[in-house]
Amino acid sequence: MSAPVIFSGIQPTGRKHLGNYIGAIRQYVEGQERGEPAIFCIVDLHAISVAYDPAELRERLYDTTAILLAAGLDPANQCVLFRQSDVREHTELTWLLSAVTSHGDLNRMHQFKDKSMRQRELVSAALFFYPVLMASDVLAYRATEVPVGDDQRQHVELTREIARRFNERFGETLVEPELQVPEVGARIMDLQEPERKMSTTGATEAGTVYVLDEPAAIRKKFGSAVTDSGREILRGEEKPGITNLIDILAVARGVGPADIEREFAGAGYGDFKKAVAEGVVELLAPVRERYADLRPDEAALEATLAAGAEKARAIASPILEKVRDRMGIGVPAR
Ligand code: AQP
Repeated sequence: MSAPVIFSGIQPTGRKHLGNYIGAIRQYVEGQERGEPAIFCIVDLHAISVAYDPAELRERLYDTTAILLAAGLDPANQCVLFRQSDVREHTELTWLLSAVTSHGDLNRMHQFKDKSMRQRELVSAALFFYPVLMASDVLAYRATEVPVGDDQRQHVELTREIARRFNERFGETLVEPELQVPEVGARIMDLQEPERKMSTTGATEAGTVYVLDEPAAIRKKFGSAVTDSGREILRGEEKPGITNLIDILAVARGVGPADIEREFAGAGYGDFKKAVAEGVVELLAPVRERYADLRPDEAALEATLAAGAEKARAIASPILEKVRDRMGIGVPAR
């Protein structure tokens, strides 16, 4: 079997949290060992689909780049890391693919429904078009695997549908990618409201653990995590808080959730929460320390992104040429 082509994007908005780390970033680092190539993109064009500040967007883009490098991405040797807006093929492909995207499908996207309800001023057309841009990100590289958290399931399904419809209409050109969600930790929940996913915009501050949180802040957040009135440290639908904590500790320690249940059988919730906090402190401390070294050198971050954009363009450009040709757009290919 040939090596997978891996692609995933991450927004430069807000501060990256434990859900992003466990659901996505951890998978990227693992993916760069397998992907040929493994391509990761900081999606600044997605970020402008909601209210934002231009100067802040640039800062957050550097923050996100430094977090990804600190987490272990190695663009010099093992992956392609770039800024979405540097590779204009993404926006061109978005328009071309909009011709085979159903308006009804876009209307059904959960993320659009949730986020449009939360906008206080403008609900932009960009927010509605977000899934087409995401499909273009992936399809421009003929990616075979898309590592994401569970919340992106519907968008990846739409990406597959768009590729399918394009191929049916214009001939076999694009690749239908497989969704890759982690077995454990695909949906990390808010520590205060464990029925809701941990999120940049929709969650509680006390219930959201950030990758760059100091150990004291991490301990405090886990110390006040909502559990339930029972005493058992077991997973179950009626125990969303404890289930979430079991999954988090399992990932932090690199074991299965059943191992955690066995180890903590008979322990109290207080001691268990302390153990989860320590597991997460150990998981994130090295990332925070490396970040502190990397983040100040913005020229080096820019150089990394520029080198990545060049590599990305070299892959996407011939695929775009093919798409244009199949669609009868521009000068015919010889
Ligand atoms: N709670 C989560 N558990 C597991 N994975 C998650 N992801 C997001 N939340 C969780 C995954 O992180 C990747 C990057 O997501 P993004 O680019 O959408 O970044 P974000 O906007 O910071 O993510 P949020 O928190 O989901 O923000 P909101 O909800 O405000 O839009 C994706 O692979 C995602 O699945």
